[in-house]
Amino acid sequence: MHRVCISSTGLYVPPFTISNAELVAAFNQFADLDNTAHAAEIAAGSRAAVPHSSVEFIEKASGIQQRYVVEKSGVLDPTRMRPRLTPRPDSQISLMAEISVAAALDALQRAGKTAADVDGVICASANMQRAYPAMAIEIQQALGINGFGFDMNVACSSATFGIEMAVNAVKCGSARAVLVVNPEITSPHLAWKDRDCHFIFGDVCTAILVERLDTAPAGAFEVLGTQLKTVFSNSIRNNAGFMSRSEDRNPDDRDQLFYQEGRKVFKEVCPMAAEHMSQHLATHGLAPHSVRRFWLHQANLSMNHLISRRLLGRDATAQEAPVILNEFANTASAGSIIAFHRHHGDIAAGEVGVICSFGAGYSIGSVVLRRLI
Ligand code: CO8
Repeated sequence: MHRVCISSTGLYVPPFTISNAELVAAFNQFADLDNTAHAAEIAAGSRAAVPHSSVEFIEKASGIQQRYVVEKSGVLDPTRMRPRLTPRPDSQISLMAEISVAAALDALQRAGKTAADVDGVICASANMQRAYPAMAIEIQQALGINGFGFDMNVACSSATFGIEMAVNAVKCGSARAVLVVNPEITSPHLAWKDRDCHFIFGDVCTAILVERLDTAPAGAFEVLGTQLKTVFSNSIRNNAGFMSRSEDRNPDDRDQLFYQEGRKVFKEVCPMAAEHMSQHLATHGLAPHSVRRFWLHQANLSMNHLISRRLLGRDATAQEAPVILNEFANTASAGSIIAFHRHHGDIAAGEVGVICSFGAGYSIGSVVLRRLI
């Protein structure tokens, strides 16, 4: 068995931002248009009017101030309310693969490695652009990696679950190094016409280079352990899939996009995540207060505050549990990895940190790391 580490991470940030003010202005225009078009049904009481959204609600309820997206004009067009993506021919690299390659090259460059040092690619993401061929194989080919690639989806926990798969492959010797990429293009499967969730998500891609300790660069993070947990829940769903067409479903049907019971998720997931991390740390003889940093999933600021309080018995400082969701919104599985990517430089040799994801499934994944010299 080999000792394993995270050598580096990479980040691709999409070119467009949507502020809460822009988002709410477009949503409220859509609401007015829709309500005018259905004025008679609304007056007759057979249809509910679409209520306005508000910047104040979004910032208070979530802590989100803006999000990045791969395409902006379609989202902000009140007659469209979804990104305007251009289909690409099969001869051209797909969008998910393109942003994955950008994040992966960033990670490789930071570790001083090349494709020749890597044996596998895991594309771990909340949604795949297509059924097959696997996105990971296209990414592998574009990077020039000789080995294997496969896709996996555990919603917001895809990255941490992917890290465990990569760690096991490297530990057992089936790969020298594995790239885990998390292309989260959430904007096409977000219900931009639903004020309860239109503000939640953003697009991004992260990459994680998992490799043997004996080949890793200085300052890498040894993986002391990974722990995964799933418990089935209907509280976060998206029913779109290959059977939708045969069910004669309309792609605009509400259940063909992301939907959730946000309050229920909040109440059920926070205690599970805190308990999960405490137990995982205990298996390594560690207590939460001895951890220098928690790189938590970035869904909602109050959620992270509550989890930190349950873990530490007090509020965590911004250094202990850094926040990136104000800038990126919820980027599904990439959130905890962006937090790690942006906030690990000051961790000293010997100090311990935890990456933890939680989300649909329900799914929770934690990775306990110790920085090396
Ligand atoms: N503007 C103004 N008012 C609003 C708005 C709005 N935009 N939205 C809702 N309101 C109103 C509601 O209608 C409600 O009014 P009333 O009291 O009259 O009924 C009131 O505000 C309060 O609404 P909520 O109770 O819903 O508000 P909360 O305080 O609970 O906040 C949140 C809502 C932010 C959604 C919160 O519940 C939350 O963050 N929960 C946790 C959610 C979470 O973490 N989910 C994980 C999902 S991510 C995941 O697992 C990956 C999925 C794959 C990616 C999908 C990509 C698209």
